[in-house]
Amino acid sequence: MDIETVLPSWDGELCSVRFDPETGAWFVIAVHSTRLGPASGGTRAMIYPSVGDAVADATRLAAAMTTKMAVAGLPMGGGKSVIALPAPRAALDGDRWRRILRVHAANVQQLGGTYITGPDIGTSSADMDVLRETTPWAFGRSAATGGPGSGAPATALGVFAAARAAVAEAGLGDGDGGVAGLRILVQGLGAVGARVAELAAEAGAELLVADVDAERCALAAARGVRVVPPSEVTRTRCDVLMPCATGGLIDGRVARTLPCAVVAGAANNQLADAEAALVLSRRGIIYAPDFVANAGGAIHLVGREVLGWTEDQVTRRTLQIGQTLRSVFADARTHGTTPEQAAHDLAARHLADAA
Ligand code: NAD
Ligand code: PPY
Repeated sequence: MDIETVLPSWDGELCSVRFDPETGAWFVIAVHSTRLGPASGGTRAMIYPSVGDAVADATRLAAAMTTKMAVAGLPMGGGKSVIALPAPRAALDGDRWRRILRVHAANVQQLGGTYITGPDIGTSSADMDVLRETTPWAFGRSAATGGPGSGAPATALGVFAAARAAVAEAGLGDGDGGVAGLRILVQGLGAVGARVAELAAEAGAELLVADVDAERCALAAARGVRVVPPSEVTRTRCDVLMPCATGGLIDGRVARTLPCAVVAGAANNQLADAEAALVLSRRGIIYAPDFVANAGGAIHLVGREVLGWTEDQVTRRTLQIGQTLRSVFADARTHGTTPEQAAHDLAARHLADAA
């Protein structure tokens, strides 16, 4: 993947790229759209095969944030930032990591509020505290410093509401979204996935989990949960597959053999290509579009930091994700399209109204 290929096919407003020789990190900020408000979306810090791949990830994720904000009815645009690390996060000492965060904060500050960041894969509320030493444009500071904390618990709540709506649409369980007795496979036991797994177990599902992190798997196994090897996730029979790791899990080829009835998870950009949504739909697999299902974190951050909502209001709005999905599924049935397309159409209507 190279920048010359990625950027011409991207319809966003701005993409900044910077290299810091002192730490060896690359910094990408993608502002996809400010039509509904300041572009907003988290900071992802991980290793990428190339700078082009980091730009491709940031730009794709930023576009998904625009759609997510529009469907959730939040007064924000879509953006995302990516820090392409020079070494695994665990191998970076405290000073180098702080320097990386300070350079990122300076880049965010330079955009003067056009882009507001928050936690994502590889960054936490504690990291947002560090960014806030340099810039006010970071959501999700820790509760200890007066912030609302990360959006992960709200994301998990919304994802579970989405799974319930999709289960009802698939005619599984009690027909009303109950998941008792259903086999649910959660991929990724991080901040969101671990909570999603808890919610599934509490609701009486038969729980299966997978993670590349051996410690997280061992913890789950010690609690009696069946652990599936990461490479087997898309080959393991289950009722509900919940991708809560990184994106790109399902392409057209994988979709043709996926042995499940529902896909509903937290990961951004779960579908790797346009064919995947069509194949899932043709096979009768109910897919809850990720940018609808995982909006709980955005609702939490924007609700608390911009709109002055209480936690109760955030919870109510997050649970409405289930209702939004039910109408997306109904639209898809009415118009003979996929839920992915129906949700995109809904976002396009909101964006057109704003224009
Ligand atoms: P996280 O970094 O806390 O957890 C990710 C987990 O996935 C880790 O345990 C990691 O080891 C595991 N993982 C990575 N690759 C894997 C693989 N190939 N197979 C199995 N496990 C793998 O991240 P998170 O905050 O829990 O977010 C999870 C996903 O949800 C991400 O895609 C993120 O962008 C998306 N998301 C998160 C939020 C939020 O509020 N945190 C909001 C919206 C969307
Ligand atoms: C996401 O939902 O993927 C996010 O990145 C959450 C978010 C939303 C708004 C600001 C920062 C992070």
